[in-house]
Amino acid sequence: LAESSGITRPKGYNVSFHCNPEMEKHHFGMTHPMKPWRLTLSKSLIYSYGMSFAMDNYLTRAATYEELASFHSTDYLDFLGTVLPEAVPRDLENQNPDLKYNLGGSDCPLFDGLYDYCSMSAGSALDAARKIVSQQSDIAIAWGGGLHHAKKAEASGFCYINDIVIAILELLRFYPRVLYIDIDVHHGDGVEEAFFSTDRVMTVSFHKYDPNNFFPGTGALDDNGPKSEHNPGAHHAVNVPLNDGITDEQYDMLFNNIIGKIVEKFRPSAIALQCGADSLAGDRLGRFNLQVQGHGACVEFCKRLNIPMILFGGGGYTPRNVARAWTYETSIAINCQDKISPILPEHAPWREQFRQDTLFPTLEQILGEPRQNRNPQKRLQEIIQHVTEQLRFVES
Ligand code: VJV
Ligand code: CA
Ligand code: ZN
Repeated sequence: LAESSGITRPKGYNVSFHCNPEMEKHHFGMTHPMKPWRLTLSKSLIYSYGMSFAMDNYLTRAATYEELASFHSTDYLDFLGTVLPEAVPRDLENQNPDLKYNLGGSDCPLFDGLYDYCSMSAGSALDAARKIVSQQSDIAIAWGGGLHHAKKAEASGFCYINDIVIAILELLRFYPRVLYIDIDVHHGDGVEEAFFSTDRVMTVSFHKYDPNNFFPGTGALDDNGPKSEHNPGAHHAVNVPLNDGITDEQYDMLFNNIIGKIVEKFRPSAIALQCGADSLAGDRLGRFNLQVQGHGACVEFCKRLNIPMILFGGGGYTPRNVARAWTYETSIAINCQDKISPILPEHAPWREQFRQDTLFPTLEQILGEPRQNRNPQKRLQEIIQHVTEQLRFVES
């Protein structure tokens, strides 16, 4: 299969793929937008293209309690490990549930096997980090991770355990500086907050920003870390607030410019890239006009830097487009993006789920009519200007 599709191992470097199929069996609830099944669909498309022959494939174990406690408070973990789905106390109208640690509401429901689901996501991310640290992998992929909103002692925005923070903490045992980049349509608030006080991690999030109408409402251009001069984390949070409808062209211009400057100044020894696919056009929760090509261009830019890298998943609420993006990005990681057919493989399972048989649907195919672009070029230049000035305060 690998021979016939022309997909071979990349030359001179190694890619590993970390997943736990048990994760995909969990449900947040019938109509909840977060569908772990999108991982099944992504993986089946990746395998259909024969890409598994070009990577080291690992079935990962669940993270241990001690590993989760490297970031999370034990009080929170103990509650997460013992709480039962029926245990949320609610008032008579079944409204305003009395939430502990923000658990049991509609965003972060309690469901059967919740603790297992969380520890599996963290287990994949941690295995990916360990392959990078041991230098057995140059790029490690954990599409089941990327749950960037979870806090030390609080669930938030479909995220219960912050697998990214746990993985970065592992990288920091070996690497002096880690660059975190987040292209999910939502602000990567949990990761930003976790590394607020250190100059060893720089966090960069690109996101839709509207403090009153879009979750989580944080991540303004001038939120750049602690304001105190004496705090080493000052200036180490970069935020790129965007409006509805941004296009591939604009996003790539911003991404290459901003990440290029940051890498030059901060000189990261490893990169953690959260590839949330809800920044794609046609996402159920997202607002951007990105196509699979533009989303993938971010991965390609980072890959060309030749810095060890973990690719995380994250958001993504239109499963067919999530699968397209993460398949294309896996092909970029193994450097076969120019070899794979843009027509979905004939034998791909659930092929009818994709609606069109292409890996790269046009905006018209995705949306009917594209969402209006509310990102004037002038505003994008202001953002670049702000980040450029911010970086003057970062010591190299
Ligand atoms: O906007 C919010 C919070 C509310 C309270 C809860 N209601 C349901 C929605 C408004 C203020 N939450 C966001 C959370 C987005 C999380 C994104 C996660 C990631 O992609 O960044 C990383 C994995 C939100 N937006 C949309 C929804 N919640 C939403 C939740 C539902 C739903 C429909 C929309 C939960 C259950 C059901 N439908 C059945
Ligand atoms: Ca983001
Ligand atoms: Zn998101």
